[in-house]
Order: sequence, then C-alpha cells, then structure tokens
Amino acid sequence: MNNIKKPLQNTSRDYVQVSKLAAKFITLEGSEGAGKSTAMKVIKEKLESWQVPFISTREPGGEHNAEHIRELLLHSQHLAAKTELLLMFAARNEHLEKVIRPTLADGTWVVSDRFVDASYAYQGFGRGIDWSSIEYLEKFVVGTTKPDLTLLLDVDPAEGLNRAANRSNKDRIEREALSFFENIRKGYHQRVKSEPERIKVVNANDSIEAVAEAINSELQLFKNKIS
Ligand code: Z5A
Repeated sequence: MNNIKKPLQNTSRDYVQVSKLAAKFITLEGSEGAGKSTAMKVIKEKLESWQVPFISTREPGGEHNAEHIRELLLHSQHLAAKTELLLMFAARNEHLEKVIRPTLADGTWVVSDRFVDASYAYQGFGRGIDWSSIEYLEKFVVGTTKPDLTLLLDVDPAEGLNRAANRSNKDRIEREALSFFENIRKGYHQRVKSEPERIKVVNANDSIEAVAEAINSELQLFKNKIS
C-alpha cells in the first residue's frame, strides 16, 4: 500500500492549448528493459512542444484503487494466471472510469505507460490464456476507449533482460525467465499484425538517441495524420 514507486500522474494542464486537435489517447508498450521510461520523457517533450494539455499515467495503476491492485499484482508471492488477468482488468476499469475517460472528455490528452496490448502479450502469450477471454474482457472493460496511437518499443528479449539486470528489487513478473519474455515479444508482434495502423513499432535495440528520433518521427506522422 505504501510501496508506490512512481507518481500516479504528472499533469501538464498549465500549458496554453494552441492546438485545436481533439484529445488523443497514446499508449506505450514493450517488454522488460525496452526503455519505456526514456521513451515517456521523449513523448512528454513532444506534447509540450505542441502545447497540448496532457497527463501521463501508467498501468497497472494510474488511479488510487488501481495502484493498490498493482501492489497485489507485482508483489504477491504467487497469483494464478486467471487471477492475474482479472486483476489487470479490474485495475484498468478503475483507471478508465476515474482517470482516462474523464480526462479525454475534458479535452486533455492521455499518455499511458502500458494498456490493453500488455494483457494480450503478458497474460495471453506469456501465461497462455486464450485470446478470446482477453477479447471478451477488452470489449467489456475497454469498450470504445481504444488508444489512437500505440508505440511498441521492440527489443530483443535477451538485450532487454541484460539492461534490466542491475535492478536490485525485481518484481514478480520481472523475475520471469528469458523464454517468458520471448513469448511476450511474439504476443506484441501478433497485436501489430492485427492493428498495424494503430501500433507503430520502434526498434528499441538501437541507441537511446536513435530510439528518441524514431519516437519523434512517429509522433510527427501521427500529428500530420490527425491535423
Ligand atoms: N503487465 C501485465 O502483465 N499485463 C498488463 O495488462 C499490464 C502490465 C498493463 C509492470 O509494468 C508489469 O506489469 C510489467 C508488465 C505487467 N512487468 N514486466 N516486466 P511496468 O511498465 O511498471 O514495468 P516494466 O516493464 O518493468 O517497465 P519499466 O521498468 O518502467 O521500463 P523498461 O522499459 O523495462 O525499462 P527502462 O527503465 O526504461 O530501461 C531499462 C534500462 O535500460 C535503463 O537503465 C535505461 O537507461 C536503459 N536503456 C533504455 N533504453 C536504452 C537503449 N536504447 N540502449 C541502451 N540502454 C537503454
């Protein structure tokens, strides 16, 4: 309960809204050690430069009750795969109802570090839960609140684990073996195949500078498309 490691949200509502664009929902995905923290900074800087109001948030978590569920998810001794899936969606429902939907309705963009694609990759391909159960939960919980753009940081799992190796307090999921993360990557690739217009792949094996450049160009393409 007292172990929340990251702030719930960072608001950037003070910026003058010069853009007339309707609020958009952007998500960031990737497996262990993909570099999401660095990528999040790049996205925030870009949105600030566009002067659009936005919040950044995360899953599991991003809302008071959802952060409690996150603790259970990441720090329980053991969770059955279906329990893990249901808790991910329980947290997501709180996040959607109390943060994501009201924020978008208010005209403020939402950038989330992970969302529903992670459930397909981790619980679907990682834990072996059938895709149709996740599709049902997506329809039930997410409904039409789908991301407008998803950036997938695609890293070789061995490289990702190598980068994350220095972490001292790995959580329950981070302690999984290489084969688990290889399956996660397959799961994400499957998502890209089904929604190539929404999910843009960024080669996260590249240097931090090259990854930042790729993210910036995907964001620019997105803005051109919606303007
Ligand atoms: N999960 C799930 O199972 N189902 C769901 O539906 C959802 C989530 C929503 C918590 O997520 C866990 O929940 C997660 C998936 C599961 N478990 N795992 N694994 P999280 O997002 O909070 O935790 P995380 O995946 O561990 O992400 P992270 O720690 O926030 O970020 P990261 O991408 O793994 O790594 P990073 O900290 O940004 O970078 C790692 C290191 O690499 C760091 O030292 C960087 O400086 C370095 N780095 C970054 N980029 C580069 C490049 N390009 N070159 C070299 N080094 C780099």
